[in-house]
Amino acid sequence: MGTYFKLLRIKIALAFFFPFVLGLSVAATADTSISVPKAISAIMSFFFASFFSSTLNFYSDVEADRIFSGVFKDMDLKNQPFVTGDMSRNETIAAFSVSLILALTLSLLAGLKVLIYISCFIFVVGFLYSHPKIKLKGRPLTDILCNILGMGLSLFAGLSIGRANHPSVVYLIWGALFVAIVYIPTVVNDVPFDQAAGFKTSGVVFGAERLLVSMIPLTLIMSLLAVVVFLDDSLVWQFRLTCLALTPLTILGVIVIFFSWKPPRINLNPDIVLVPMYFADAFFLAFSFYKIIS
Ligand code: DMA
Ligand code: MG
Repeated sequence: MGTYFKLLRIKIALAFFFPFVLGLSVAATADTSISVPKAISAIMSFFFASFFSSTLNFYSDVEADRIFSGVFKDMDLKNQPFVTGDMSRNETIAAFSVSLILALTLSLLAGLKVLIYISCFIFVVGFLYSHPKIKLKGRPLTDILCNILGMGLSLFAGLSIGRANHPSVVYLIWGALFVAIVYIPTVVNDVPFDQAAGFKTSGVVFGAERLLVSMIPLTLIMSLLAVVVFLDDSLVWQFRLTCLALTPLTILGVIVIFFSWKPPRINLNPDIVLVPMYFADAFFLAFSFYKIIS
């Protein structure tokens, strides 16, 4: 049981859960016909999709994770089940097939659209990002793009639980920049390990320093878009609130990251980003169920 829980990588799952539950809260506000079982089955399908994706990531990262010696990660990757040899062949087949079947079945129970977005999420965050034959996580730019797309699919999976107001294109671009800026420091800190494992991530190809500096123009564009998003009163409050709260936090975060840059690593505990995210997850989850029940 503990082994399977490790495979879920709950900290990463909860980060991808944020756009999902944000979408759910928008759907629950606009659509009064969402039932509690429908919402619960969609949420469970998301976590099985996430389980499948992170298991595939562990499965194909064994060589890199074996030599991992970084400090700030959701876990010590040397202890991941495929490195320690905790997963037998049958257990591996069971983990992949059960999680895939449950993710697809539970999402279909929540609706055809949920099934489509959850399938796309598994395809991008699971297969495209990690599959040994494709491994977009080990190529420049596609590593970042997979995360942006994955977060977007998570948002649309949440929205598709009901008939929801969709975000504007400007909001989506703002969100894409936000995801890129949050993801870049993690690629930067992985440069030594990815390089040793032969991956050509954005960090390895462009260089850690240059990738860090790219956060400055990205943050500037994101801040300009934030003004447009905030002034757009056709957007629901959830989109405007996330934009209003996350833009100044991103600016602050980028400044802190530059001060924490002690080559070759950023000396910063990612929990300062992740823990507030869990509270945001809890807030939007509670709000969604309040709307669904009332
Ligand atoms: C972690 O992948 C991402 C998912 C979707 C599980 P990664 O290999 O890029 O990062 P880590 O080195 O933490 O495994
Ligand atoms: Mg990995």
